[in-house]
Amino acid sequence: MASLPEGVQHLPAALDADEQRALLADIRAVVGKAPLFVPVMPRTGKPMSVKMTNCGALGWLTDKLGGYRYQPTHPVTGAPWPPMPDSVVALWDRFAGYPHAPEACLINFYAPDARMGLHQDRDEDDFDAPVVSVSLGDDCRFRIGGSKRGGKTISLRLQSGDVLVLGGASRLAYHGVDRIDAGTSMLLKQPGRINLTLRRVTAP
Ligand code: MD3
Ligand code: FE
Repeated sequence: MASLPEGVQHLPAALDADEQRALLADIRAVVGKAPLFVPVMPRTGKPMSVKMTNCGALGWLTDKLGGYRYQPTHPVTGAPWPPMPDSVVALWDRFAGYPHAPEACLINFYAPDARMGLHQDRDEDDFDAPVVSVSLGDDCRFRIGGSKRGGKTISLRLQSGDVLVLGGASRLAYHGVDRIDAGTSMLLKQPGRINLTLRRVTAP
């Protein structure tokens, strides 16, 4: 099996079943206040297949006119994003190894046919902070390469309860989700996958 790029930590089953259920309950409460929306690609207006929402001081979004960005309010309701639940902040404290608070938690929902093309996360001002990602629900095939487009990539199965920490050299790695394997987890009420991505956005 190919080794992970430098700076990537994959922690399989970092969250046990009880922790996953508790986290999911908190995420459902967030989605109740800040409904999932369909992000739209800059310029082309093409909808992404993933639905998303956020909690925390800042949330990531994209739309046709404004492009990729962070903002403090929901694009549909106009309300501030709900605060990050304590359970989410606790994940950052446990896994990030970074002495400043997280500012954004992006919640991605993948229906079985959703995917995410290879991209870099570079809308943050602080690349010194790692990104912490948590998978809930069905397995996915995740792909990650180096920080240049077109290089070698490796594929990784992410399962419910897995945590990924992307720091150092991997912070600007290209990555994406090739497919969802519907029916591999019983956690969610519907087939699909939820990914939480915790980030520091501004330089501390
Ligand atoms: C590697 N989300 O929201 S999480 C994203 O599963 C995103 O929803 C995917 O890519 C998902 O931007 C992947 C794992 C992840 C997150 C951030 C990264 C991997 C990363 C940042 C740099 C390198
Ligand atoms: Fe990403």
